[in-house]
Amino acid sequence: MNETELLNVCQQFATKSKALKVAPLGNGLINTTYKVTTEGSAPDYVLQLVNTDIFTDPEMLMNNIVVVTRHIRRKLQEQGVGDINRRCLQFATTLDGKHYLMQQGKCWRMMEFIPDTVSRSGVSTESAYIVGHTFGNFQAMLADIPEQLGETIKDFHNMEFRLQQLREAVAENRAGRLDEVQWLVDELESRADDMCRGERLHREGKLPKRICHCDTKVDNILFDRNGDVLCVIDLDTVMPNFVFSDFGDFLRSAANTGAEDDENLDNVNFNMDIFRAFTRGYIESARGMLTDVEIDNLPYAACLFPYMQTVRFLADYINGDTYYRTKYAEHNLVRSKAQFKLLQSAESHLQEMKQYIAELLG
Ligand code: GN1
Ligand code: MG
Repeated sequence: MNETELLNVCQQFATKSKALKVAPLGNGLINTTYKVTTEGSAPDYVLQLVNTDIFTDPEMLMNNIVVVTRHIRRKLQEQGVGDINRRCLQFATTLDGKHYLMQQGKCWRMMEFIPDTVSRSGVSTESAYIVGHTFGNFQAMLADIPEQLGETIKDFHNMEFRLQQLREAVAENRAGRLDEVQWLVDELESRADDMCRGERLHREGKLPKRICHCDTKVDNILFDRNGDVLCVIDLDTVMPNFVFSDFGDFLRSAANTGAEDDENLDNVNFNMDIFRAFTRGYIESARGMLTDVEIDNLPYAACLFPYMQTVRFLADYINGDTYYRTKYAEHNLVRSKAQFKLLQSAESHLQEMKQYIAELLG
């Protein structure tokens, strides 16, 4: 879409000032995001085209997000936190009062742009502790949302379901790519039972679902200049899940010494200093709400997310790249290999992780 058409979309929203300019923003793999510059000193905005092939129920999606941001805003007010507009997303409404616009089959939304933030591809050991603390708080804040939230993507972090998708991809071999990746499929299958532990514990009634963000990669966090977390963005996947989701997915990006799609696997390792700092902060602030089963399985969560992401990227590669935005033909394969390397590295530190958590608990 050209800029005039995008500006036209902006005009359907009740923004605080007139939209002047629209330009691409960020590097999400699912939705398409733009920065909207407005006239004068009023806030700028973020405009997003929601990928409705993936988020098929915009009504539920936006309802979840509105409920969650309202809840967080109220908690921050109660806690006397300042600068709330920089710590919680604020969505614009359309001229007829809705939180999204459907136009020619496309779903749009707008939120206020938070200025002077830093987005990072990683965190330092110092900030990992603070980030852990903030995440623990974030989950604790969400723990008492009275409303029932919907599952915006059904079975999103359900490991059994993700494996079933991989198995279907393998059985169909639609893009004819199976031969070159069979070795990786075998590696993943050999870990499948262990990695479905969360679902088993849940069925046995030993593991609760809570409201989680479910996409806590570092990219989805806005930091201030000191490295403190200001705000968690990308709330589309906020839904009931195991606490492992947010803990594990954060470490998947933050503790990776390389990139998510690093071509050089020597760059990719699981950084235990980041693990320790983050886990210390997280346990300090979330301990009151976490059960023993949840705490005991945090090291499992640190492995689960590189594993799940390998399964997802690989299934998409085998299917011929129908889900994730890719930049080149082998991109999903490169991503799969990098996530698998991260998994192997995390596995090699499992004992150390368990020991560290035991020490923390004293
Ligand atoms: C996607 O939209 P984005 O880039 O923040 C994906 C996550 C993956 C992530 C991998 C809805 O997140 O689950 O972990 O890519 N989101 C969805 O980078 O599938
Ligand atoms: Mg994102």
